[in-house]
Amino acid sequence: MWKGRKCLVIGSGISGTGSVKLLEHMGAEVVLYDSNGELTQETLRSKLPQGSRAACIAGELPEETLKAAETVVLSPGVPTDLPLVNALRDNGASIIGEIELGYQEERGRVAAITGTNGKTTTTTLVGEIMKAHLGADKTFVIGNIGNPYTSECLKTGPDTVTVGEISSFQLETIRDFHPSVSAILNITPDHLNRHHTMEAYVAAKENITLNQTKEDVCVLNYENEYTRDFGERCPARVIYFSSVRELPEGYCLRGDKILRNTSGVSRELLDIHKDMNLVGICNVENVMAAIAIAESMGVPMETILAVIRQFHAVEHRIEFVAARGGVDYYNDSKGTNPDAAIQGIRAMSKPTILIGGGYDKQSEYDEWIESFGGKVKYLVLIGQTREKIAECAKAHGFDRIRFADTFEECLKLCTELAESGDAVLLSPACASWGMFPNYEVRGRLFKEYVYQLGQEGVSPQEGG
Ligand code: UMA
Repeated sequence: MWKGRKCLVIGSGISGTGSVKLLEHMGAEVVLYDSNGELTQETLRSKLPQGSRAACIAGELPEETLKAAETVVLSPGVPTDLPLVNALRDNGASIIGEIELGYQEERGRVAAITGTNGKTTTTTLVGEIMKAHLGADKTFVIGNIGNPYTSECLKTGPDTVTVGEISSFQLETIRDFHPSVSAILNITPDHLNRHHTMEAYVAAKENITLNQTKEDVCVLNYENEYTRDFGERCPARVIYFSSVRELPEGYCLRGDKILRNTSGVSRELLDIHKDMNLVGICNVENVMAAIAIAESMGVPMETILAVIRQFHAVEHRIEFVAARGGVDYYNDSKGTNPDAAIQGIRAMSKPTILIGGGYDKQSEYDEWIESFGGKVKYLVLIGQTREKIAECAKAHGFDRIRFADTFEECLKLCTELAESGDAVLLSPACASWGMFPNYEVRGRLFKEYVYQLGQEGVSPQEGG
């Protein structure tokens, strides 16, 4: 199918270079293209393995390359409605995303996780559970988590499981992608600059079940209006979880205990304080979803619970960094939208100096500000959105606001403002772009700063 096929890969990040390698391996004739005119042919080539015969083009795409493309592989960051992508589509090219390309070579079973928030924690946890069950060499954790599917798919076989964190960007361009177990953890407004409308964003998320049937499972959050409603028309068998009410069927909370209720039988699975090292109700939901996914993939409950008991927070997600001068520092750099940041502030139990602001994704900040609930002592704002957030905060009666021009200035200011017994939380409610290449760099700079503050008591304290 791929031998001699003319393939155009758009985007020279990790998805694009992974796609080129896979396509060349399968015998396709590949062009790697990046619209960033500041890149050169040489920089693109340097990202490919030695011996790669792919043509590399940066800046303008020549007309003859556009006309020749039979299959176009889009990196997740490339909008599907770009004039260039429309022109390629009009020209008859088949347009797929990197996830779809990887899936074409998948030989095992797939569990796929999407949702506005909680994807990375849930995917990591399910990956750890699958590794404990099948072995690390039979488990592949791929997707938005930072590991392109195209780099792993050739290693899959009949006895392997691929666990994918799949973003809405990636779900826009699937075709045959068919997980046997899927999950939509929650849907709240995000990425509206890319998807334009909430309807389009929700539709992209629901696409995770595009090829599922009643033989498959979809795990959904009963407490999110979009995912609960989707359960009514979902093509797969639905398993719900809830952190708010006891469900007759599904995974839910009774007091501090996570339960599984099936066919009138209730089983207590774990205690959210004694058996979990993660803080916040969002993590209770992530754990419930992970149990539902892993159980549906056939993992014995004893294995699932043993992994949960020793699982710690994923980097950048309400991650305790250290205590310095009696102040607890938390890195929630993955709080890249207001809803994620609400989970961050909810997990705090001490007066908090909160760092917010960043790239403008046209989000609304009202609910985030309202969630402060008297806990936020100061809001220190950075980046493109700082004025917009400050105005919104003032409209909600919150005026303990400081601005910082650089991240360094912001961090110093937080240390000055924090007193012993407080927490400092980086949970910006905005993407990092504009000031940082990605949220990981933002989080690591925060952690480096904290570590440099000098050694003191460094034991994690639950809940900030
Ligand atoms: N580019 C173009 N034309 C465009 C847009 C981008 O040529 O119109 C080029 C850029 O110049 C750049 C390259 O594409 O050189 C970047 O491609 P990319 O943005 O798709 O980045 P990758 O390195 O391939 O990383 C992508 C995901 N990035 C995005 O979705 C923006 C990574 O998710 C993911 O980990 C990786 O694939 C592997 O699957 C990151 C992310 O921010 C973490 N995700 C968003 C989020 O979590 O909120 C969805």
